[in-house]
Amino acid sequence: MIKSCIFGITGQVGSYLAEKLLEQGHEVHGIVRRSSSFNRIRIEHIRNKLNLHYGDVTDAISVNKIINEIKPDYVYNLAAQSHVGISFFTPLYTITTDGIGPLNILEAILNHSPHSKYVQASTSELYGKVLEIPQTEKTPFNPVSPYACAKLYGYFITKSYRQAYNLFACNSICFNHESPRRGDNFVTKKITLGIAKWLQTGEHIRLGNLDSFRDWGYAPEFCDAMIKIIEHSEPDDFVIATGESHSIREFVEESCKYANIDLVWKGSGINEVGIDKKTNKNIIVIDPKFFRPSEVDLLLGDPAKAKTVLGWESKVKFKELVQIMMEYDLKNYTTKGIN
Ligand code: NAP
Ligand code: F7E
Repeated sequence: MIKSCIFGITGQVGSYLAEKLLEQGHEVHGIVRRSSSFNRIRIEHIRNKLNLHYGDVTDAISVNKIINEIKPDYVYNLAAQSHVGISFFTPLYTITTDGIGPLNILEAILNHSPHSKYVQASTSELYGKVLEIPQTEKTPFNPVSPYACAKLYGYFITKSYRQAYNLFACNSICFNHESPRRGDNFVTKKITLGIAKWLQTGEHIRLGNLDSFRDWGYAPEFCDAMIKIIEHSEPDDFVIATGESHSIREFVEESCKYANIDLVWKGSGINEVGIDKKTNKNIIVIDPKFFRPSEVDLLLGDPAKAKTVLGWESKVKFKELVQIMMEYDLKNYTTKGIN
C-alpha cells in the first residue's frame, strides 16, 4: 500500500488532500499540533481512517522521528503560517515554520527515507510586486512580505535538495485557492460568511484593500494538481492557477449578486462603503486595520506548463467558486455559528 504523509493535514488544503488520497487507497499519515482548543474540525469526518502523529515542522526531532518511522512514499508539506497579513506581526515565527520547516522535512527525508517523493506548497506570493504578467515558472520572484520571503527559502531549499542530492523534490507554485473550508480570516471567506451573517444580523463586514487582484481557484482541484506533480515521472516545479484574475471588489459584488443583494458603492478611500440599495444599510465598511504595510496588487498565473506536462487544468473558475462558497455559508450559517 502506498504511504502518504501530510504535514498540514488539519488545514483547508490538507483536509481535501487527505480525502483524495484515502479514496485512492493510500495509507494516509497526518501531522497534528498540540493546541489549547481542538483544531481537527476539518478532518473529523475521516478521523478513523487516518494515522495521526503529534509533531511540528519547527521541531526537527519530531519530524525526523515521524519520517524515520513511516518512511513514506509521498510527503506533502502544506504546513505553514499561511496568513500574509499576520506574517507582518509574526515574522520570526513565519520564517521558522515556512522556511526552516521545509528544511527540516527535506533533511529528514535525506537521512532516513531518500526514496520519499516531496511536494512543497509554494505560492504566487513569491511574485510579489510582479515583474511580468501573467506569471509563469520563469517569472522572477519579487516577494514583499515576511510570508513570501519565508516561502522563498522554502522554494529554493526544495530545488536545492533536488539538485544537490537528487531527491524527488518539487514545488507547486499555487495561486490562491479557496473553498468552504477556507480559514475565516482570509478575504473570500470573510466575504461569503460575512454576507450570510449580515442577512441574519445586519452586522457589516470590515475589509481592507478592495482593489488588489487575485487568481482564485478551487482548493480540491489544486490537490489534484499536487498529486499529479508528485506522481509525475520527473521532479519539477509547476505554476498552478486558473488563468483568471479578479479584484476583491468583484468578489464582493458577485457574492452579493448570488445572495440577491443589490449592492452599491458610495464614497471613496477609507470612507467608501458598500450599501444595500433597498434598505440603505452598510454591508461593507473599510477598516485600515486590514491594510498591509506592502501589498501584492495583481496576481495572474499562466498554468500552461501544468496543462501540457501534467494534463491538469482548473475547471472551477471565479463565478462558480463564489457560488460554491456562498451556497455553503448561506445554508450553514446560524447566529450560533457555522453548522
Ligand atoms: P491553512 O488552512 O492555514 O493550513 C495550514 C496548515 O499548517 C494547518 O494544518 C496548520 O495546523 C499547519 N501548521 C501551521 N504551522 C505548523 C507547524 N509549525 N507545524 C506543523 N503544522 C503546522 O493553509 P491552506 O490554505 O490549507 O494552505 C496549505 C499550504 O499551501 C500552506 O503552506 C500555504 O502557505 C500554501 N499555499 C496556500 C495557498 C492558498 O491559497 N490556500 C496558496 C499558495 C500556497 P493547525 O491547524 O494546527 O494550525
Ligand atoms: O488576501 C485583501 C488583501 O488574506 C487577499 C494565502 O493562502 O493566498 C493567500 O494569501 C487580498 C489581499 O489572501 C481583507 O490585502 C482586503 O490583497 O485572502 P487573503 P492572500 O494574501 O492572497 C496566497 C497565494 C498564499 O500563499 C497565502 O497562504 O485581499 N484584503 N481586505 C483582505 N485580506 C484579508 N485577509 N482580510 C481582509 O479583511
